[in-house]
Amino acid sequence: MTPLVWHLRDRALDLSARPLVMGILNVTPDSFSDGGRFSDPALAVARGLQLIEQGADVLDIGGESTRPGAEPVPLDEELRRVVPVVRELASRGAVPISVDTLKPEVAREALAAGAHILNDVSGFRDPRMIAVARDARCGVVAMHMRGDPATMQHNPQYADAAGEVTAYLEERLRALGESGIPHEAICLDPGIGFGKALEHNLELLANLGAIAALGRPVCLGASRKGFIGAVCGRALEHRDAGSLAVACFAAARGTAHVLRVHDVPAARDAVLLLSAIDRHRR
Ligand code: HH2
Repeated sequence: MTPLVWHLRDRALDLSARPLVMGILNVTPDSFSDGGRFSDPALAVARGLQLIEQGADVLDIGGESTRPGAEPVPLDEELRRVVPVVRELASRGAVPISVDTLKPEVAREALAAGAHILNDVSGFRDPRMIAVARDARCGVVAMHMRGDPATMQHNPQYADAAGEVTAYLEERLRALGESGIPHEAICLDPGIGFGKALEHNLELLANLGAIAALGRPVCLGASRKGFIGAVCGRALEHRDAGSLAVACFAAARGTAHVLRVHDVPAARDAVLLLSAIDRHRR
């Protein structure tokens, strides 16, 4: 089997042995799950260190909520939220830092502060984001989103959700490659909950293998999202068991390689157990 490696600036992560746990750190007042808890930079740094201690392999730091209908954040404010936290956590050097942003200025400053990955929920539609990533030779997460956060949940329609999302990501992989971002730096993400109704999210999860077959790692961000609440009848604060079930489903099938989660200790235990069991497969 060819090893699945993700290149991020000065390092390379091997994703063949087990999925990585990407811990979510939202430095925002309004994120759908943890908004307001870590909006102070000192609290955010402490939370980041806690996530590393709990077993996060990567941290994903965001300063602008992308939940449906979220208010856009002015550039100055996003820089103020994100850059000092990235600088402090990157200086500890323990794990690669990903930055969840749509703004090229934030991306550039975060990379200068030591970030390793750009996570762009619009799939690098903005050529300026591509240029920033190319110049820094950083890792990228290219996600599928239908529309934009303001309107994406207004009656999304697909004839074939899994097929359309896979085709979109295949096109992004090609376009990013042609723009000078090596395939080895790219991770793909179906964008669970971004312009998708319940059945679209379920169809995507059931057919993630088609995205994995594009040959790049798949990042899966299902943690605490609305479809888990819809299937299980659970309010936001009671979705961690469902989130873990989704992560395990994809990890066990080998169709997700980076699990973007709020509950890091549970995801860490799950991936360690799955890989321990898998090593005994005949
Ligand atoms: N989901 C969210 C934000 N960023 N990035 C990737 N690659 N994949 C995802 O599924 C994804 C993402 C939304 O979740 P969260 O960060 O918890 O909330 P908010 O956007 O409200 O800050």
